[in-house]
Amino acid sequence: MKKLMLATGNSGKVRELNAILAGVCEVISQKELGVNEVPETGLSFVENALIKARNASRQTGLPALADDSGLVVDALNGAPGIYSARYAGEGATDEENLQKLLSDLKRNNNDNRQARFWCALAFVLHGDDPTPVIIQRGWEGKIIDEVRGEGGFGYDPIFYLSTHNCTSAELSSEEKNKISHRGQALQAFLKQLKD
Ligand code: ITT
Repeated sequence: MKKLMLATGNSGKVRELNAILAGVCEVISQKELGVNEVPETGLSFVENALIKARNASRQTGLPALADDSGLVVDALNGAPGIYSARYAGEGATDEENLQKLLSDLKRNNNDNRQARFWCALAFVLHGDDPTPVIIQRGWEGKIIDEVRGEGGFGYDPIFYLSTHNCTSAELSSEEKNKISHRGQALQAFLKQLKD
């Protein structure tokens, strides 16, 4: 594969996917190709990833890889989940989403801070591809009340990794890409393509 289109408008995802795929294939984002975004109407990460991959592929005629991801918090019954990007409302900033999550957890009065980032990747060769490649990976951590670190994006500053004694926003981008939900999913995707 020479060229791969990333079916995402999220610059944080593009940066991370680009870094992991560097040297493997040339990456083009759907933005560069003028793809119109599609409503994410699924109820799961997988459904939404597939909706986005098919949409980008239909509009361009190119194979497409989509990433639907988010934060799943046990004490909130899995919220914000597939609504992670718009948890505080349509067009909300990362900071607004993160603050809403912290205030919901505080109000909830539940000590359980276990959470995971989830990433579903969907790859289609064309818009109606009946055999898409689907990969899912999770990354376990705990939600902390203070905001720590400048790296990453989204909920990274409150996602604490006991394995590294820091938040995912305090990891270097290389380290995050090696161990994150997205990094793991992309490695598995590349392995599957090779096999
Ligand atoms: P596209 O649909 O265009 O890809 P999006 O931002 O709307 O962009 P999603 O619907 O998949 O994408 O929502 C992903 C959200 O989940 C993202 O905006 C973050 O809030 C959060 N998220 C996902 N991966 C993350 C990561 O590695 N670090 C921090 N937050 C992450």
